[in-house]
Amino acid sequence: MYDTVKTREDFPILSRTVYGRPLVYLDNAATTQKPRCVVESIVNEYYSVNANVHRGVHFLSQQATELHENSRETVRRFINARSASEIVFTRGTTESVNLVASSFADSQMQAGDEVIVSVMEHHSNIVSWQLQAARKGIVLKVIPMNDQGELLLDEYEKLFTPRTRIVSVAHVSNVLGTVNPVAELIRIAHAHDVPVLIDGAQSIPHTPVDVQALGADFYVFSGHKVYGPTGIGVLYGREEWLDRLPPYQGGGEMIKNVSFEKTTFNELPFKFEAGTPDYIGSTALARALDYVSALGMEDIERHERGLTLYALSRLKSIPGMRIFGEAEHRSGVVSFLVDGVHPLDMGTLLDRMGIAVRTGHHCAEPLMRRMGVEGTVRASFALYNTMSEVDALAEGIERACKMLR
Ligand code: 7TS
Repeated sequence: MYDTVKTREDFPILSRTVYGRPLVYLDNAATTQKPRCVVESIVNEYYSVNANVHRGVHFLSQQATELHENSRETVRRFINARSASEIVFTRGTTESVNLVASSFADSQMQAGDEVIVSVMEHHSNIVSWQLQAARKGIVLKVIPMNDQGELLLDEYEKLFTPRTRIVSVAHVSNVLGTVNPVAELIRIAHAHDVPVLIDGAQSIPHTPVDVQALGADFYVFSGHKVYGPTGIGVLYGREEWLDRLPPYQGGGEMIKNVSFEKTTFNELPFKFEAGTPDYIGSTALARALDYVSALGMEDIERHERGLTLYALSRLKSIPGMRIFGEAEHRSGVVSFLVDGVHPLDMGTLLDRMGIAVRTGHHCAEPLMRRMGVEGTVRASFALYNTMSEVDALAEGIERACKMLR
């Protein structure tokens, strides 16, 4: 097991103060802090390698290309994809979902065809499909959940019709922390010959993922939530599917030959990577994946489970506390409200104590509606958080309650 205190030294920002108090950073579901190796990778590549990739015969371009393509291999290994050509670099989860929604709807769906999503999706996995619904007349069907925040598998099965073309669900909810039974969801979809996209934005940083073992057809995530830089993300797609989908954007890199009469497209994964890619970001993302791999994803998961269980027990002892998300399988996201306290007031007072949490609807308004609230306060954990930070959170909430009531 890694040493959390020592690990914190890899993240310079964690030793800063806000309002004169030590920073307690508990907004990791929004974005994670970056270890030195990731920041140094960005600086070093700009200082000593920078050149556009895939284009130059010159030394630097070849070196930059090698770094970029090695990073693709690092991602492949991290999620155990079969081939590096199944790894498409994007700007993040949102762009990855939009890419699939657009290319899939264009090529595989007709008016009246259906996509199944769940009630606990982030807006990016709802609105991307709604844009296609408006364009192509496709229909969204929604998997409901129980009050613990678990998807109802019986109801899910009933949503399948001969018009179902794809299922698109989150691996882990960014509000409830629910770990959805994605292997089972995929198995059921495949029994209906329907492919599945898994939104891994909140799973990749917290648990080992093997896309082949899961059977996912598409798996997407963001670099910045897994200790990597902003502006880079991943779309994994099984080759059979990526081959069948048309390009998402046109430009350089994604073509083989261009004439005004006929343009042919590049092979995978370049068909989906129009324009100069974020090669600085891909290298830094690979360093982030190396970093968490060296600590061990199982150990990170175990550490965060300890934090979560402790946080749940501490918070539940606070009078008037209401926790949202009591799934049996859950991850390190704790959403809550305290009776009579507005979430924004709670967030603001915690902030003054140096504790960074998220408040609001967390880009999951349909889920808020299902829970009958406008928003929650959310604390979310990462590999570097400590039990004493959980204590600080619990004590901060108690102090805020006293001040607000
Ligand atoms: N899917 C899920 C499940 C997410 O939690 C998020 C971001 C996204 C998709 C979108 O990721 P992006 O990197 O493309 O923006 N979630 C959050 C959050 O919970 N607070 O801020 C961003």
